[in-house]
Amino acid sequence: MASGSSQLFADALKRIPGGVNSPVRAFRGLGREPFFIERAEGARIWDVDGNEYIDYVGSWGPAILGHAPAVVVDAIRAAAPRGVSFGIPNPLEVEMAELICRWVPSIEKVRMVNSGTEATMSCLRLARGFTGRDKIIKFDGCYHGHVDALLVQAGSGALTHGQPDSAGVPADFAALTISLPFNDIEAVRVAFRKNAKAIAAVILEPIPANAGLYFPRENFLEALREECTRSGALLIFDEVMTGFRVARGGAQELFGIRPDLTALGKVIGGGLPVGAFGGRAEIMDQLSPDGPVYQAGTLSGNPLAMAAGLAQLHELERIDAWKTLEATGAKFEEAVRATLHDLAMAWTFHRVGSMFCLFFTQKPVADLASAKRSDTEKFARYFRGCLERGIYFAPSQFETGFLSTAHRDSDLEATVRAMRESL
Ligand code: HOZ
Repeated sequence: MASGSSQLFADALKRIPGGVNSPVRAFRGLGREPFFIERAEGARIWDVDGNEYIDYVGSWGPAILGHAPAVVVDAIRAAAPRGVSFGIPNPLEVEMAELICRWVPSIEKVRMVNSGTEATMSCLRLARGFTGRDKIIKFDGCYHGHVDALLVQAGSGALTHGQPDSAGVPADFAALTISLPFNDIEAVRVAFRKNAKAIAAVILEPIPANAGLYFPRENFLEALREECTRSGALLIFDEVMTGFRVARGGAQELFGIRPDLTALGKVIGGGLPVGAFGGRAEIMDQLSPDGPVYQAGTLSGNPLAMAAGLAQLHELERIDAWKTLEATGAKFEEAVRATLHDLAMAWTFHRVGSMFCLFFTQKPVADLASAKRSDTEKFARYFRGCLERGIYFAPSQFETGFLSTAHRDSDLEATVRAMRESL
């Protein structure tokens, strides 16, 4: 029987491709193997060798209240004895749908799915069915899960592992995807001109967080909204990461933009496997059984996932978590900037609310090309140095850090100390 991360990884390599169930966990290019987690609580995780870490990955986003928050664990405990899966409607799905539509006003109707990938995949099919068009515009470095049409110039693990255009995606599919530099509205206008009446949708992370973290330039999102409206294409916001995190109503609330469709995931499930997609009722009504666009799922609206997600969302509202997260984020940013200020090295620090990223370049980062200027060898040394000091940041330059309401001032102080010692 395996024990210890190193033995577990050796065993995993024999039976699991790359030893991991998702490539971002593989720690490739970082000069060490992944560790295996035994338990997690609040802002901390413990590996099977007894090492303790302050965690800034938070399960890649869902753990906004920290790990295993009592409200979520209690909700799962209360729901489980009543049945763990029904495959038939349950009341919690209706409560979840009503809450989402209340918090995200662009969503008039919503379907629950099981992951962010399913959510974006369903958005694309629906956009194509609704518009009767086939082409999609996405942006270089944005990652929308492992959907065929969206693994073109993709970020996250696809970028980290050098496979932004995945093998196995038929060239005919990829040809329907136009990938453009983020923040380049002129490129978008040219693409619309060249493909008049062929573009079904523009999909983007309104705050890209899968090639590091960077921001839309002023008026970029507004201009996208205008171009889509003018041409009859749908604007799809992938808010799998930003939804319920950067504001109660996500990035669209922050920027005051109303997309036609929105993909959600992560926070919405309280750590259980959940996604959702929703938008204008006339578009959503194209879904089967009302309309001709097919989409389905045995586990969609699963009672445990709904219970966990609702408990997490209600708790976020009860404690006005977004205020706390902004305050924690601001404190962290101030401490990081003060620490890095004295060091003779190139850096750029980005933050929005509880999401952050440190790039090892002095030049502004506003798209994939500029994000790739970051010195990834320096990142690897910094990552390892922090890990040795009990701080777990995402194991790639091309990911984003997450704070939670469980991170305390003492955690932030220990983190910034470790950062300084590792640089
Ligand atoms: N979507 C996550 C952030 N880039 C990564 C999760 C994964 O691919 O395993």
